[in-house]
Amino acid sequence: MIRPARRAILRATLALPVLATAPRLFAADATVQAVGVKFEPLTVYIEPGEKVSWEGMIGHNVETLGAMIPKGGVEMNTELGVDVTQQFDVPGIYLYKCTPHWGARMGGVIVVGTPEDPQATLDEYLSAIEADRAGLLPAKGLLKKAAKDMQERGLI
Ligand SMILES: [Cu+2]
Repeated sequence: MIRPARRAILRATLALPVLATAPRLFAADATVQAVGVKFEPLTVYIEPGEKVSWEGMIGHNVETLGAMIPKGGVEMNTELGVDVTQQFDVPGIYLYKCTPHWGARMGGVIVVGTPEDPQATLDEYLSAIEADRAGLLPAKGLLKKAAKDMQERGLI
């Protein structure tokens, strides 16, 4: 027979893996820094209704890629050089670029909530790139890095 105290420890130990696989419980508003011609972190995770702030934006802006945001998702095209904060309500995967540095592949990814079938969305975005290589090719690297990050988080 297991004594009650020991049972409590067992129960606590069993609960740990559940917490470890539920990082989304700790999602909160996110901050992205413009560093050189990169956004850091490249991929941020928030819940619907939370916000992303961009800092250090001298010389940079945020422009969402029309073909790579969820249906009904907020579109952005911010003034150059201005730090901004934006709330995201619609779950999904959002890709954005820095307009003047798109040639240097400066862009980022916002994952809002737990997107349904994220792999299908990534595939759809890859098709969009193939359909508009002149405009969207720099997004390919962003997508790859975001997919790897999402895999590490167990989202795909
Ligand atoms: Cu830039």
